[in-house]
Amino acid sequence: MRRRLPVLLAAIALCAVATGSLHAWVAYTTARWPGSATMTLNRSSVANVSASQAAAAIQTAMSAWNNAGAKMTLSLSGGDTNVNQLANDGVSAIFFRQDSSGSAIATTYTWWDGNNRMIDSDIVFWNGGRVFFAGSSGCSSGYYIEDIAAHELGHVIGLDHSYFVDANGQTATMYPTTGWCDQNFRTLSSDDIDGVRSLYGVGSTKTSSGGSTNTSPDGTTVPGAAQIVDNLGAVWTIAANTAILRNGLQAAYGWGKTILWTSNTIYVQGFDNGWWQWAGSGWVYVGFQKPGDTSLTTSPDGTTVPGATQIVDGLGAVWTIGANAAILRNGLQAAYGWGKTILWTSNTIYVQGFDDNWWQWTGSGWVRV
Ligand SMILES: [Ca+2]
Ligand SMILES: [Zn+2]
Repeated sequence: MRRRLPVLLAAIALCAVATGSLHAWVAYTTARWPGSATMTLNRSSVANVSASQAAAAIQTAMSAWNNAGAKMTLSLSGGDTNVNQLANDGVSAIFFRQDSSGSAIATTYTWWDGNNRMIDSDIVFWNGGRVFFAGSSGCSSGYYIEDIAAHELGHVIGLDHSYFVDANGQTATMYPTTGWCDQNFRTLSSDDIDGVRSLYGVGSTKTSSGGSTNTSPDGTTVPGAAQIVDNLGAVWTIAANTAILRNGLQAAYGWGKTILWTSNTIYVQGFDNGWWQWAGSGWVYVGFQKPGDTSLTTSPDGTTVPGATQIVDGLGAVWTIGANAAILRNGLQAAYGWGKTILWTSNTIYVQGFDDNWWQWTGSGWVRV
């Protein structure tokens, strides 16, 4: 998508209204996705906001298309990718690049096979000399990820540019140009909705058990709620034997005591209190800090207990000494550790035993130093 001079934008807009063009959407290919497409964000490429903020903005843009009443569902994987190339490589990647491409704000590339099936689509946000924002406020001389993503996702679906402008002067999401901080694209116009419905048919691919309109509120936990419905309509519960169930089936050997839904991602807390993120087909360990909780900050180098009442290590684990001198990591004794002092230095936890020897935490046990 390209940004052009506002005066040109206005001229095109007037033209579209004057001709009464009701069917402005255009497909750039006869190829289609088989009803759904899953994309993955390169989280480390996100520069101007947090990766989770960018993911949430993209997710919301996907929901706009998913709620258009067409048999086509876009989803964002809860996982991560290091893909930063535009390539037909089996990963539909979304990434930010510290580079520019003429006046383009972002560009979408799509590949399809000989059977007219789309198989890969990549979106690059041109971040060089440009600032992207999340949410719906605070933008200045930049662009909201949600709006740009909504436009690019229309390209992913198969739509080309549209010069449609509605009766209120609002341009279609697939309009080729936009302005700084504009929030028009995030709301689909009737033309965009007509387009996706025409390409994929009217209906819904959402499951009867859920769908994006039934998605659980951010921050929902099980227990607390009986179940969580994620943005794909999958229903998450905990079985009596503590298996983590996705639509009634154990999800990739998952076990745990808590399921948390936040930032459009499923997390499970295991029995050691560590958190795991659902990555679409498996689990990725994310540490001891509750996802979304930024209240814990890593302790300064050299912190000791006693002295301080607790140490927060680089993984967000909280270290304390129990009343019986047990060394506690998130409230549980760490590998039979006992001692009188805990020291946090050089990104390492050390414990001094009662014989004054020091022991280093290895992640699963203790080594004498
Ligand atoms: Ca790709
Ligand atoms: Zn475009």
